[in-house]
Order: sequence, then C-alpha cells, then structure tokens
Amino acid sequence: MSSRVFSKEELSAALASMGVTDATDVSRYGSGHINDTFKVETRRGVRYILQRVNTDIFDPVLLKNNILRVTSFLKSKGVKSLEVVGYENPWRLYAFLEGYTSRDIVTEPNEARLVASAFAKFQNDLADIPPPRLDDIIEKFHDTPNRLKQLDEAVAKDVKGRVKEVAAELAFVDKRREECSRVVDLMKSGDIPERVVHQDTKINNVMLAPDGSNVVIDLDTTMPGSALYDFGDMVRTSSAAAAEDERDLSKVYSKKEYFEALVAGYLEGAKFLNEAELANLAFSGRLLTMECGIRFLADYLAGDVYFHTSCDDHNLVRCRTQFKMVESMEAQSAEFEAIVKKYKI
Ligand code: ADP
Ligand code: GN1
Ligand code: MG
Repeated sequence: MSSRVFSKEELSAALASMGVTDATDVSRYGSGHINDTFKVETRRGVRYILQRVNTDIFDPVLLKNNILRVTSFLKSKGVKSLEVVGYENPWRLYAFLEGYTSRDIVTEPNEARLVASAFAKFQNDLADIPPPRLDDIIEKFHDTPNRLKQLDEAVAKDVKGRVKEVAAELAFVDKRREECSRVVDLMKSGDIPERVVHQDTKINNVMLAPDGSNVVIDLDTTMPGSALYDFGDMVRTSSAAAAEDERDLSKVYSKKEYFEALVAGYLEGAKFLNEAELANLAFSGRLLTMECGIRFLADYLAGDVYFHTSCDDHNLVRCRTQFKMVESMEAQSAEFEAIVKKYKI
C-alpha cells in the first residue's frame, strides 16, 4: 500500500484536537511500514511525533487502551518510554525523543548488543504489569501456521495474477512448512510460557543515544506472547548484513558476529528464560524471519494491502531478503546453536 497523502488542513486539525496550534512544519518521518508518522516542529521549539494509527490493521479503541496502560506502567516504574502527549483516535501525539536516533541496519556488533539488552529489559520491565491480561491487539500475530494459512488463501485467490511469478518462493515455503508450528506447539503444550512481549523488535523500533541509553518504541503490538517472538525478530533485522529491501541478494546474509552480540546482550538481561525457550533461541531467528517472508509474500499476492510499499515489487523484494536470511541462518545453524550454549550459563 503506498502511503496516503494528508492535506495540511487535516494535519492541522489533528494537531489542534490535541492542543498544538503553533506547528511550523509537519513532515513525514521514519521508515515504519504500518502507521502514518510525522515529525512536528513548533514555534516554541518543542517537537513531537504525530501518528495516525492504521485503522485497517488495529482496533483503535483497544490499541489506545493498551498503549496507555503500557506507557503509564513503565512511567510509574521510572522507565523512559514513549510519552503520550495527546490521543484522539485515530491520531496520537508523542513527545519527540530528542537525542535518540533509530537505524534500519546494524553497523557494528555493540549496536546489536544494545538492541538485545534493550528488549530484554523491556520484557523484564513489563513482567509484573498488573492484571487484567493485556488485550490481543492482533489475534494470532506470530502464529506462524496462521501466517501459512493466510499465504495459502492469497495463493488461491491470486487477485493480481502474481502467483506465476513466485514459484520459487512458494517451493521454498513448502520445504519448511513442518517446522513452522514448533513454537506455537510448545506454547500450546505449556512448555513455553506466555509473557508480555513487544512482538515487533525490528531494529528501528528501538531508539539509541550516543551514550548507549535507549528507548523501546512502537509499542502497538505489546501483548501476551512468547519471548522467542522478540528474540527471533531481533535476529531477523539486527543480524542482517543488508537492508530488508536490498535487491542485491549477494549482500544479504546473517552475520555471525551480530548474532553473537544479540545472544550476549539478550541472555545477560533475560535471566527468566526456561529450558525450552533457551533450546529454541537460535531456531527462533530462523522462524521469525521465515514468518516475515511469508507475510511479505502473502501481501504481495494479495495486492499490497497491509505493509506500506514504495514500488510495485517492494513486498516481493522484501520476501526474497527474508528467505535469503533464512538460508544463511540454516547454513550457520550449528554455529548459532554453539553460540547460545556458550552464553547460556
Ligand atoms: P510504525 O508502526 O509505522 O513502524 P513507529 O511507531 O515505529 O511506526 O514510528 C516510525 C519511526 O518514527 C520510528 O522507526 C522512529 O524512527 C520514529 N519515531 C517514532 N516515535 C518517535 C519518537 N517519540 N521520537 C522520535 N522518533 C520517533
Ligand atoms: C511492521 O511497524 P513496523 O514497520 O515497525 C510489522 C512487523 C513486521 C515489520 C517488517 C504491526 O513493523 O510485524 O515484522 O513491519 N508490524 C505490524 O518490517 O504488522
Ligand atoms: Mg515501527
């Protein structure tokens, strides 16, 4: 889906509904695939992030409730988090995180380590959020067999006549169908516990400051799930040698030194993991990357209705990078398992 264009009047009205009437510039910001995000400059010199929640994907009322619960709980603990300045569905206003930046790719191992410890801390911080259980903001979000089902439906409908272009990608998926249910099965059997987790731990969802401090952002999918969803999705983007939409697949692979930094940073903070979680830590990287590739492929076949795209084959290009990453992780599987063993004590 290409990004929607908003008129000046629409943006000003949204800002005014949340008390901001002195904006001097409102411009598109960041590289998120879901919401419409804008940086707002004001005459006072105070800056904000204005976001229009994607109401095709989220129930805005449930989402608002979840965001307010999570952010106020973190605030009550003194944890630096997104600061909600206004929330008038479907619009919301966050304080701009001055001094922090996000990136789309890791450039040195210490960055991967910081990202992993940020998300480990995030899981620790939310472990004692008071009842009731947080809502399932998107049902079956990281249920990989459910993602396979959605892909199969998209293939059957073939609304854009694109199935003929993706025989190789569909064959890639077919070879790996069985292992897609491993984590959901372990959750069903109770071997892997439900925890409050972020569920979208891509590298640009953590803001870093030069002194190494961080703020975890994009809290929209923070809800009950497996810790492995977070670690796996971290490996997907924070071990990658190239961007998620790199066309030159020779540049795309999972870097062992980044993977090692992720394991080190995560295990240092996530002392709560049980044996089943630890035993599947390396596998979770492959699983979540596979799942994301399946989602990009399904969206390509469905006509690009979910993720923001900026060219016709954007979702297909993204799917191919994900599958190349999976292959790279498979090739290094024994080494990745050995790295987990090394840090697990
Ligand atoms: P999406 O759900 O579409 O991914 P995000 O909430 O992740 O949207 O925001 C998109 C990008 O905007 C982030 O990757 C980050 O670069 C930037 N961003 C979001 N919130 C803030 C903030 N409070 N301060 C500064 N930058 C932010
Ligand atoms: C989306 O919102 P963003 O861009 O941080 C998506 C994730 C995918 C990711 C792939 C709510 O994340 O699940 O892994 O794109 N978020 C949602 O880049 O679907
Ligand atoms: Mg995001």
